[in-house]
Amino acid sequence: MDPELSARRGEWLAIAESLKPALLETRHAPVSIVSVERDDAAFQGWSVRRPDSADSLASRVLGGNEGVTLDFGAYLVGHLTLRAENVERPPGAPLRLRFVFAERPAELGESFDDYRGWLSRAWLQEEIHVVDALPATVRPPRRYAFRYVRIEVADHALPYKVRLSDVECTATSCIDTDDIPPLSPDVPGDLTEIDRVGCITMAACMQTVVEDGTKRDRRMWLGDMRLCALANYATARRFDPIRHCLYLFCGLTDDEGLNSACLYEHPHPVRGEDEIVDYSVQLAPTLLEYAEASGDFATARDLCHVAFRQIEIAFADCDSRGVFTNPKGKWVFVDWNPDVLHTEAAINGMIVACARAAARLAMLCGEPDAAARMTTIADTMADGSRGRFLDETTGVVVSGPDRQVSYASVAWLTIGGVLTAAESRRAFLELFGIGDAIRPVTPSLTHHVVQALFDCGLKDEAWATVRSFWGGMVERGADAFWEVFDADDPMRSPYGSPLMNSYCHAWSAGVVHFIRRAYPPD
Ligand code: RAM
Repeated sequence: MDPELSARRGEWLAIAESLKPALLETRHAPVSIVSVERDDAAFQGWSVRRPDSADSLASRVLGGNEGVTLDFGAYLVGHLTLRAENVERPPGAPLRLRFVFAERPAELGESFDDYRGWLSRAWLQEEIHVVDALPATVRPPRRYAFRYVRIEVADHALPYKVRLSDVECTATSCIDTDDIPPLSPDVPGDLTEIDRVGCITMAACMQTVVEDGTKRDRRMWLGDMRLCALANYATARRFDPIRHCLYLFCGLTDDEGLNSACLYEHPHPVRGEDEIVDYSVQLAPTLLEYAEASGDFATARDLCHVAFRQIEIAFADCDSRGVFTNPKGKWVFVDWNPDVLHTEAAINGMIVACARAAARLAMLCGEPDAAARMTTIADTMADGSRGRFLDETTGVVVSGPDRQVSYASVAWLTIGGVLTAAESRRAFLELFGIGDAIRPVTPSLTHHVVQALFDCGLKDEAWATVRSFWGGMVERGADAFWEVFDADDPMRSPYGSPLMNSYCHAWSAGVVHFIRRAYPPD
């Protein structure tokens, strides 16, 4: 890598550290005592009943193996505290409490012991907490992401009874939701509701970095950060937390100058082990969008060469026609559908789109040579991609030896400007008629489908997608927007169990940007 860039990594990490946002705290009490019941008609087979208000908690006493489930009525990310006291007898033994924190009712209904997915069980939010002396204030040490909490006396032989009271969550975010301007009254009711849930998602994910998911992975992935940042620019407009994230990513590039797809914040920032082509090249639009929204071109100038480098690294893996064929077998993500989706057309369109963003970034940063290099890459790859993926006779976009048809391919070739607007419209309309076209499963890819539909002038179809996808989550009771959503398969999970899915995921917040951009307040 350019020795100068390499030398600057330490400096960038120091700048990042100075920009680390303070967390605002808000305090929340539960609103009701609930029971979670099997219900085949409910999403994921579990529904919630509310037999009592939370005030009745103080009049309940719990014996061994008894418990209570509380509903906070809203999605929260934070720490729980409560008061526990012995009643009837002195506390002749420590108090062993088990907590289960749940984003969705299914996490309370299903047993975590049956979990057989392929990510660590430690992500499932449960904790055994033993209290030596009563009465006491109990504070489970970990931060949790939840709407519901179940508290059980995990002890069949408790020699006394317990009363729980003063249950409270101290929630955190670096966003003050009071800074979010009200929506224009012109926004239709269903979009207002989508915007509301999207803003909750954005604020919850914006902690000291933009976390991809507040339950899991609690780390920063570039693609997730980018879409959450768009929601922030359209609402609270808190730019320094995003600047903090940009400096972290650039400060953690490797010796080749490659950006890491994700990074860990604690105990000190380190790059994650995954390198994803998508998230490397998307540094360019992420930086461009930040600079255009904030007007902070000093940061863009400071970091833009890292973004250009990502495009050059990807271009080095293109064949003689300018097509990225992934000769090194790198991780190409596009969507959480790895065994089905053929990603070649999509990743080429994405690299072209990112190279065009890099060219614009270069111009705005006063770097005409870099702008010319980025434009040459974009044009060369766009030519290669047209030839390879567009069937000019039928107007259909295809990818791979089986000529797979997918939303991913059309969306990214559209955003990259590989197709003309008319060709994109035709490709989308053809796609809508192909029953087995591969549909998106993540809000991330769906976001880009919506973007592409707007880009090529299919506005009604863009809003219909927003309504069916994000509106579909709202209809199923989403308190925040999810990591994956398949209207036909509520149990869909990339990890072998929907318990492991994240139900507050940064990349799903970007929908707010479409709503706010289309309906600016007066
Ligand atoms: C998962 C998360 C994250 C995503 C990566 C690719 O760990 O869903 O949001 O960006 O995969």
